[in-house]
This record gives sequence, structure tokens and C-alpha cells, in this order.
Amino acid sequence: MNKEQLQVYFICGTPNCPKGKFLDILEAAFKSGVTCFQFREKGQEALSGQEKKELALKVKELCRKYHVLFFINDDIDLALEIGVDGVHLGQDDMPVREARKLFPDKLIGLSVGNAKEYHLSAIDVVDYIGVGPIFPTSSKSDAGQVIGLNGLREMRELDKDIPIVAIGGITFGDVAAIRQSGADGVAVISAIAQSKEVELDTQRFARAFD
Ligand code: TZP
Ligand code: MG
Repeated sequence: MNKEQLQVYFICGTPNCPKGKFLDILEAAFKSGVTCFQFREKGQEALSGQEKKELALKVKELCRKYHVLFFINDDIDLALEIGVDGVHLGQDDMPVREARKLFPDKLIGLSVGNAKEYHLSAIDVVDYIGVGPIFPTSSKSDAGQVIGLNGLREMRELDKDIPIVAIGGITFGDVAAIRQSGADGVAVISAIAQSKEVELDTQRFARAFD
């Protein structure tokens, strides 16, 4: 895949945003430099069923409008039903080899938290890995052990080629150090979803890759 498409990777679901603001936040972010989006509808107030599907279709349309890659987190059935650019899977989701059979021509991302998970994963069938949490995060309760920039560097040393997206507690001020530590892109939830200036903060992320 083209690694540049992973640079500003926004992850979001309705529970990550102030109430009623989800689509407005997405559009503001997409027009300001997001390159890749992952629809991750999780948590207590998360939508499901038909409501989730209808929202996912709106997200897909917005992604098309702004030329943003459209990923769905975990929900293989929804991804098959509505059509996506890719799916993102965790270590406890459908095994990536199985997912590859269902999505022979789509992008597949896999979360990898440490060297052990890397060695146990079918890296040969995935297009990128999400590595983290780099810093403490309050957006995912079971995010696992914080690995820091040193942990990110170790993952890059393990594999010089696989596209890496760093995740967890990242703000735009961290981008330079994260790139220097071997990541091709940064994935964020709260730095954009909870921003008081979504357009400005997204531009700051995008500019950090210029
Ligand atoms: N996976 C590892 S950390 C994390 C996920 C989904 C949450 C990232 O959110 P934030 O708000 O950018 O720390
Ligand atoms: Mg998952």
C-alpha cells in the first residue's frame, strides 16, 4: 500500500465525540488533512444494527468525497455488506489469514502491541500494523502496556518494511519524534474527536508530515 495514505489516520465512533457532533467532526477533519479513517463504533452508547449501518454508509460517502481511505474496525459483516477500503483487526478479532480470504483485494490492518504479538501474527497477509499504545490513553480501557518511543523503535527494528501506524495518546507535538522512531503514520482518536479546533488541529497533524 501507499504508506502516505496512513499519515494522518483518524479513528472515531459516536461515543468519542460530543453528542450529535460525529459527522460534523468527521467532515471538518477530512477537509483539513485526514488521509485515512477507521469507523470504530464501540462502548456503552455505541450504535448497532441498522443505525450503525446507516451511519457507516454516511461515513463511507464522506470518505469518498474527501478521498480518505475508509476502514471498519472489527465488524467484518458490516464491512462485507457496505464495501470498504479496508478492515482493522485486533489480536482477539478474526484471525487475519481468515480475513484475507474474505477480503482478497482490500487493505487489512492489525494491532500489534509488542514483539511477542508480532512474532505470533501472520504479518505476511497484512498491509500495515498499528503499534501501541505509545503513550497513556483514556480512549481504550484495555489498550495494554504503554511501549513508549523505545517500544516503537524496537518494532521498527523487527521489521524494516511493514507500514507502521503509531497509536495511543498522540498529539500533533509528538509527530516528529514518532516519525523518527520509525512510524509511517499516527492514529488518533481524542486529539481530533475532542479538539475544540478540529480543523486547525488536523492541519497541524498534516503539516507535521510535510
Ligand atoms: N488502540 C490502542 S490505543 C487506542 C486504540 C484504539 C486509543 C487511541 O486513542 P487516543 O485518544 O488517540 O489516545
Ligand atoms: Mg478489535
